[in-house]
Amino acid sequence: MANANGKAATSLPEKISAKANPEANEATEIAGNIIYHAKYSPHFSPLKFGPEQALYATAESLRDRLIQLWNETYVHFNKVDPKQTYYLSMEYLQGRALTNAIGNLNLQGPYADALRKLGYELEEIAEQEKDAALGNGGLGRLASCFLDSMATLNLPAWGYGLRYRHGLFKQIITKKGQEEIPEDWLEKFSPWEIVRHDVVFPVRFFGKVQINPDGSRKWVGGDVVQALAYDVPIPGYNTKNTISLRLWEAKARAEDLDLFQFNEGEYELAAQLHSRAQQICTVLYPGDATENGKLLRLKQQFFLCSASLQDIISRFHERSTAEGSRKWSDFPSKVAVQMNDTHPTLAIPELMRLLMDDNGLGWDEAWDVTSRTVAYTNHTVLPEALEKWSQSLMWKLLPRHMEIIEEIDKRFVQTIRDTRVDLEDKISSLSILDNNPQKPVVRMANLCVVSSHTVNGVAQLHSDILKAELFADYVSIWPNKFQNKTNGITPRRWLRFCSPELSDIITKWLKTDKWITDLDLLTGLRQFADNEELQSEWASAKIANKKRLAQYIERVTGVSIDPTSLFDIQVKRIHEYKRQLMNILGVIYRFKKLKEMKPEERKKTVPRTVMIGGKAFATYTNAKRIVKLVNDVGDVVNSDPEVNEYLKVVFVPNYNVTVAEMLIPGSELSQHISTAGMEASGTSNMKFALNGCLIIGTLDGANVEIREEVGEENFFLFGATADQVPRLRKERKDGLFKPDPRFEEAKQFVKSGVFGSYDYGPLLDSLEGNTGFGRGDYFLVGYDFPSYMDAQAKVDEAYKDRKGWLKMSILSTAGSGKFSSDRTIAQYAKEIWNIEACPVP
Ligand code: NBG
Repeated sequence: MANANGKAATSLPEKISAKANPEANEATEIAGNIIYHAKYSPHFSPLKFGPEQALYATAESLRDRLIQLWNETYVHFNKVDPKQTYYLSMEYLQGRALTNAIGNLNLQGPYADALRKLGYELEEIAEQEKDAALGNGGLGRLASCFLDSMATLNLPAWGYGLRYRHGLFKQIITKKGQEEIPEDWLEKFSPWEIVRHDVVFPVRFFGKVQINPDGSRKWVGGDVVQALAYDVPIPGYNTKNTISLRLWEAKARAEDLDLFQFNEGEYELAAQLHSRAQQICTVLYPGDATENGKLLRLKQQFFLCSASLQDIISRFHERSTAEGSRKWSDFPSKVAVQMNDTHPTLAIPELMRLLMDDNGLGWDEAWDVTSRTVAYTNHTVLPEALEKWSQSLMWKLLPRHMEIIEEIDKRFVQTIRDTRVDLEDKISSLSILDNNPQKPVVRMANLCVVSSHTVNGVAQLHSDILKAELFADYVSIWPNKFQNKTNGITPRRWLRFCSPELSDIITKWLKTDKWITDLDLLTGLRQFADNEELQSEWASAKIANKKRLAQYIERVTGVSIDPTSLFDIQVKRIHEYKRQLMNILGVIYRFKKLKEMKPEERKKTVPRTVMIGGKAFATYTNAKRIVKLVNDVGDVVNSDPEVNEYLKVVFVPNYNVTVAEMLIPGSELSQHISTAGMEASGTSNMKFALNGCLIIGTLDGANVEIREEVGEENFFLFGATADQVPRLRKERKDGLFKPDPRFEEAKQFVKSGVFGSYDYGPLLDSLEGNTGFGRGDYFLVGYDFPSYMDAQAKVDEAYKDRKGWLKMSILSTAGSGKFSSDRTIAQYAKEIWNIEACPVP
C-alpha cells in the first residue's frame, strides 16, 4: 500500500504528536487524536501505521466523538423520559460506517485534511472497512435506513438485533457459478461496537413448565445462556442525537464449564453449554423470502426477543423504583415495540410471560399491555416466506410460550364465535394454530395480526393486497388495525455521501443543502429540468460516476466497459419472481439480433452495458442457474469482436451495500421487473430514481408510487398488472397462452449451446408447459416478455435524445422526495408509535 505521495507509509509519523482529544474538530487536533489511538489503543504491533492501522485509529478517534454525543443522548432521554420505540429486527445491513459517521457529524473536510497530514487519503482509508452485513437484502437495509432516520429526526428509539459472527456469505464466481464463503467482519474486530458488560440477561431454552400451588406457572430447567449487549452508535445527521443499535451476543458463564468433566479429559462434554451458546450467533440465517429455518433459527429469534424485552422491562422498572408510582398499565405509553416482519413474533408470548410469570400480572392485564405495545410490519406475501413453526418443535424449545400461544388462540377463536357467527367457516384459516394432523404448525403472521395494535404493509399496492387478500377476514374484524407505510431510504447514504458530485450540483441549484433532511425540496429542480447549464453539469456528474464504476468493474471482473455506453443495472437478491431471467433472455435476444446485423446497422444501435448482480440463496438451484447463465452469456458476448462494442454483459460479484454505493450513482437505467403483486415494495428502485437513474419496470411494489411521483413519461412501464395475474395463470393452465416469437427465439438460442455446455434445460423448463411443479412459467416471464422488449426499444430511442434523457434524469431525482426514510419514519412515529422528537439541547 502506498500513501498519497506514492510512498509506503507503514510507520507512525513522528512530526505529529499523539494527543488524546475526544473533542477534536480541527485537522491537526484530529490527526493528533488518530496518532494517540494508533499508539495507546493498540491492536497491532507497535509503530506500524499502514492503511489498516490507520482505519482502526481513525475510527477510534471518531468513536470518541460519538461516545460523547451518545452519552449526552442517553442522559437526555433518561431525564425527559419520553415514550421510546424499540425496533426488533433479525437483520441490519449497515454497510460501512466511517464515511457515514464523518458525514453525519459534518467533519468531512477536517478528517480528510487530518489523514492527509498522516499520508493518507480519506477514501483510501474508508476502503479498508468491511461491511457489517447482518442482513440478507431489502428488509435488513430498510432497518438500517430507519435507524439513520430515527437518529436524524431526534426520535427516542433503539434498534435491537443479533451480533452474528459471520454476516451474509461472500459470493465468489467460479467456472461452476456462485460459490459461498463465510463472511469475516469480526475476524479482527469492529471498531464501532462497545460491549456493555453490565447489560446481561439470562435466556432459557427447553425445560418445562412448573405449576405452583397458587396456580401460577413458571418456566424452569433447560439450558440458560447469557445475552450480552454490544452497542453500535447511530449518529443522526446534523444533530447531537446519537442512538443505539444494540446487538446481542450469546455466552455461557464461567460456572457453566464442568471442571470435573474437563479434568477427566471430556473437553467437549465439559464445554457443551459454551458451544451451544456460541452457535446461536455464529451465522446470519441465509434465507431471503424462504422458510427454511430449524431449531437454531428459532433459538436465534427467541434469543433476540427475550433479551430485548428483558432490557426494555428493566428500563421501565428502573423508573418505577425511582418514582415509586409507575403502573404496568402505563407501559404502552412508554414503550412501542415494532416487529420487523414475523421473525421477532416471539416477543408477544415472551412479553406475556414476563408480565405474568415474573411480574405477577393476570392474563387480562398482561394481554392489554402487550397488545397495546406491539405492532407488526409485513414485508412479503410470498407463501414460502410466511413463517410457520412446527408445534412440536415449539413445545420442545419454548413450552411456556406454547401454552400462552394456545391461550391467545383459544380466546381469539372464542371471541369470533361469540361475536361473528358469519366467520365460523373462516376460523380454521384465521386461527393461530394450524392443527392439521399431518403437520401441526403455529402461523406466526396470524399471531402477529391478532396480537398487534397495528399491522402495516410497505407500499400502497402491497398494503392493499394485504387488506384485500392475505388478511381480508381480519380486516372485517378490526377495520382500523391496518395501515400502509411506504418504505423509504436515507438520502444521506444514498445520495449525499455516495454521490458528492451530484449532491453539490443539487445544492447549488436549490441554493440550499436543506434537501438532505427535507427531501421534498428536490421538486425545486423541476423548473430547471430543461436548463442546458444544469443538464451539462448533471451529465458531467453522471459521467464521473460512470467512470468510477467502470474502473471498479474492471478491477473486480477484468471486463473493460465503455463509460459512454448506456449503463443498465439490475441488482438485488436473485429470485425467480424478480425475473433476472427475463433480463438475461432480453440480453440474449439483443445479442442475437446484433450478430445478425451488418456492421453499418450495428453502428446505429445504442451501445449498452448490462450489469446484473445479487446473491442466490445457497440451496436455491434455479437462482444459481440464473447466476451461471448471466456469467456464461457475459463470457461469450464480451469476447465477441463483432458485437462487444455495442453490448457488454457483466455479472457484478458479491453485491452488498458498499458495491451498491458504487453502482447506483453510475447507473442510467435500472430494472425493477418483478411479476406484479410479488415485490412488496423494493427499495433499491428508490435509490436509483433518487440518483437520476430511469426505471424500466412493472406496476409492482413501490414502482407504482415512484412512477406517480416522477411522472409516467419518465418511467418505462411494461407488463401485466397485479389484478390480471390470477387470470393469466389460469389461462396458462388452460393451455391458452401463445408465446411471442422473440421469446421462443431467445430460449432456442440458449438451447443451441452458444453459451457453453452447462445444462440449462431445468432452468428453461420452468418456462415451459402449462402446469406442474417448477413448470408452467408461474412468474409470467413469457407473458411479459414482448412488452418488456418493446419497453427496452423505447429506452434505446429515448437514450439517443441526449437532452431528453438528461431532462428525464433530472425529473427522476426531482420526483424522489417522497422516498426519504425520514418521511416513512415520521409516519411510523406519528401514526403507529405515538412518539415525539427528543432533541439533545
Ligand atoms: C422484503 C421485500 C421487499 C421490500 C423489503 C423491505 C422480505 C421478507 N421482504 O420488496 O421482498 O422492499 O422487504 O420492506 O425480505
